[in-house]
Amino acid sequence: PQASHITHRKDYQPPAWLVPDAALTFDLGAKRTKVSARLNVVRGAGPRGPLILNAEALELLSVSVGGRKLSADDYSYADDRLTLVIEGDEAVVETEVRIAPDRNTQLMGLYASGGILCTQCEAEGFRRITPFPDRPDILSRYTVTLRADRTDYPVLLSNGDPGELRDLGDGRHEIMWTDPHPKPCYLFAAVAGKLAALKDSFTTMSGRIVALGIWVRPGDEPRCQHAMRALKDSMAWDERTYGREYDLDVFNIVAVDDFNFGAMENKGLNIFNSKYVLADRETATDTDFDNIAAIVAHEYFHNWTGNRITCRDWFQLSLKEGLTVFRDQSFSADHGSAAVKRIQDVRTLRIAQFAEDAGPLAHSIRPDSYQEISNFYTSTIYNKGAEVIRMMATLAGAERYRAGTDLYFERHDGEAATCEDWISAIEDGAALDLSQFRRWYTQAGTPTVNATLTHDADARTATLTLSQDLPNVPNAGGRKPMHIPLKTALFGRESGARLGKERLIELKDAAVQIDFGGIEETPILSINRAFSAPVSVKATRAPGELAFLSAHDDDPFARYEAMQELMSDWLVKRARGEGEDAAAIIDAVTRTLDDQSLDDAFRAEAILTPADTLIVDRIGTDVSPRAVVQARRTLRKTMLSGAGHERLMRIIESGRGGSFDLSPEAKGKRRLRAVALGLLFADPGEEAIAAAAALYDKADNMTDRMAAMTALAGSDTAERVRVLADFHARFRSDANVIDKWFTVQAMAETGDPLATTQHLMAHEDYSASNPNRFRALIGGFAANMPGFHAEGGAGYRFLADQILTVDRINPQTAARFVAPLGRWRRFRQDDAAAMRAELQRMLDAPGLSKDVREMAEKSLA
Ligand code: B3K
Ligand code: ZN
Repeated sequence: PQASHITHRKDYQPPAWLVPDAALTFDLGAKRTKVSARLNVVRGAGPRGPLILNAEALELLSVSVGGRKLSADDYSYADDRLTLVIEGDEAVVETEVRIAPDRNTQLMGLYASGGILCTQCEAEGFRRITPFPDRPDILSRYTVTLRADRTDYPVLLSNGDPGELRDLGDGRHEIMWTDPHPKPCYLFAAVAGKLAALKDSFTTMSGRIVALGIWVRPGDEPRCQHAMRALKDSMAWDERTYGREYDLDVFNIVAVDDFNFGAMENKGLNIFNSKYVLADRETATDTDFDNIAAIVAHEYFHNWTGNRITCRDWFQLSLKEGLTVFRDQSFSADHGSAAVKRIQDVRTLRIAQFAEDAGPLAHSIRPDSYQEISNFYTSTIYNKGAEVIRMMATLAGAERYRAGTDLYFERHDGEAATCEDWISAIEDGAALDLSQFRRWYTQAGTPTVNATLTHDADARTATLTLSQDLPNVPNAGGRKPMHIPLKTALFGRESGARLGKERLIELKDAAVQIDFGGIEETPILSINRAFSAPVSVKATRAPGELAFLSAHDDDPFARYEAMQELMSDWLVKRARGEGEDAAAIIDAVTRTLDDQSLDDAFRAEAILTPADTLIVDRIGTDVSPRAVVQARRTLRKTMLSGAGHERLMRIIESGRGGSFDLSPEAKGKRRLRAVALGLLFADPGEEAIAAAAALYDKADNMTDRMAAMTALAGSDTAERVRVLADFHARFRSDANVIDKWFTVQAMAETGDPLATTQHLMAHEDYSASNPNRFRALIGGFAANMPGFHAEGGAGYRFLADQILTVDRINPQTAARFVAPLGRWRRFRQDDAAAMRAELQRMLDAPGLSKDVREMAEKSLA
């Protein structure tokens, strides 16, 4: 196998050539598209040298410089690079290439999705459209002419503002789009197809009227209302919260069915996975509705954090992604239950990012090197990146944080910036000293904070001893003490009240002691409230203290956390074969369920058992995955018998049949109903099965219907078969809903999950080439703990086979599924050996992509 090329951050050089203007003409067709480019190039600040244009999977038709056509001896075209020697300091370079969109199965560059032609360029897809210096620090003004058949491609969209649609007389038409804002080529987009739009408009704070369009398959326009609402809310929110106004006269969103991830923030023309646009109550769950709003907001917010200010190089990716995730999280918190949003975000962080940060693929939020940049769109860059921004906002306080972001926009608008630019702007604008804080950008691994609280009753003082440890992970980038903001409070055991105000402790040293005065009663420690820092806290707490906090803490996150701790401790002990009494958990669960002062969504989150993967990580080494599953099942049965069927049945029945809305209260009711039903199915009797079947049959919304189907799918009943068949028949024409049908079955723990999944692969609706469908079925199976980790390694073998199959079609998507096998170090020897063997088998497979190779190699190292 060829040696892999590694790109290093320290090797950054400014570009040798810039491209101030780019004029592109597309003669579009699914089989064949001709792309003509006219680039004005001028020498940049980098080392003097030839003009190197990236060019991948292109059929080169012609090259000319200064109007003179070059012969093949005048340039070199090898290894995906077109190299031109240019005399002087500027030139006009013209190229013509041919591409075949309908054969582009990687979904990078220009490709076909169900009759629509669309593009995806981030990170390095533009080079698959036209020869270009494909790097984010080259900003160009684009004019784009699209020509295509009028019948097949009535709608032609690109970035910026449109000119007039002109009929060409020969059955084709053309339009020119002009984008006045210089942009990196990864933000280029074009779309052609039979599309219809839900239209609306937004008037910005300075009075600009923006025409909004969400483009979908004709007939689907009514299902875009929720996305449109979210778009307008996002535009208003960014004006209010960050002072950021939209800067073009049009903003379009297009939905396509074949897409490698969620959505893409192309300037003025966002392209979305249809899963994150289309919704109505019959087909979308509350989670779908929430995800749609969050992703619409995320892509819109990129217009300032990503597009107006972009990244100098891909090592700075978290500059736009971490910041934009923090912004979308704040948006969602402001438009719903902030406490529940925080709980959900932390759960995602812990399941995906903490695991990544503890394993072979650990990297800092600003990595030092990569092989394939597509592999670096990670939970660390996105979610830990967002936590790092959140800590800065916490340290600064709202007002000073805003002064910092104002300064950032003022200083760097129109530039390709670095993480360092952002940090200095916040430092200067918010008046913070972030010198030690910068380590969050260079050091990988989740820090552990150890906390012990002692009380001297006579002196009426409490002393909190804190220390921090940095884990020894690959690419740790140093293990020096971090600057960690910890929101902390003490509660009185007798009074149940908070003792004084919450304090923001800034832990900077390896170890420190902090005194609290005037503490008369026994204090109980509440620390890392609101999850103020992305760390693991190990607090020594006496038995009963967690139960106390789960009942009395006034920070909803901390209260949730206390319940999770109680359950995790129990599950870890149980999985290790140590007996443990669950009375404290049962007590906390029933108290939470009965506490009418808590809202429903919070109660639902609080009684959810921690994910299996979190328990695996807690145990750390030599884990038996089957024992973890067994422990979880036992705990849930115990919780069920402790809470009692009746209590849960009451929750399931309550508030059903009212009118449907998406208020936090209504969503909370449905969420609690689903969680209660899930718990009832820890040990389902006749009554539970009848309740689920009734919920399914009478559902007037997808949230209830899915809750019922999920519960039944995990049971060995006739209702399971009936409901699954009914669901398929009901929704067979809606791909996004059929994905749910695949996932529910692949994740169900009844019977033999591998056999179920293999059986579904033979279903006529299965296709490995559609990323959503592949993720739905194969991703569902990989998350099925007893299925994936079945004794003997058949689940591992199956996943490796599927990765190899998809790798030939779509390497970027294939590479995303290597991580579950990369977790082998956690497991006991037989399992670990079987997982390693599969990673090795992939590496030995002929023609493996560099995407999967990098992931598999690093996973074995
Ligand atoms: N910026 C894109 C992600 C591109 C992923 C490329 N492999 C979507 C987003 O984060 O908003
Ligand atoms: Zn993003």
